[in-house]
Amino acid sequence: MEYYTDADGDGYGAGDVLPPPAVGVHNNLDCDDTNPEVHPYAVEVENGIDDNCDGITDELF
Ligand SMILES: [Ca+2]
Ligand SMILES: [Ca+2]
Ligand SMILES: [Ca+2]
Repeated sequence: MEYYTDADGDGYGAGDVLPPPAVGVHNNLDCDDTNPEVHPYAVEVENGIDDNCDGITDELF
């Protein structure tokens, strides 16, 4: 299993694979690893950002 950095601590990683013995999370699904409110299972809200990482901003509004 490879590890990725989870800088914002939301459980979703981003960026490059970490070299051992570094540990992180087992996915790189986060499209904004500086914002714990943004990850693939976040609820899209009308705020001008892509909260749920589907590539579309505010698609429900
Ligand atoms: Ca995030
Ligand atoms: Ca979205
Ligand atoms: Ca949004």
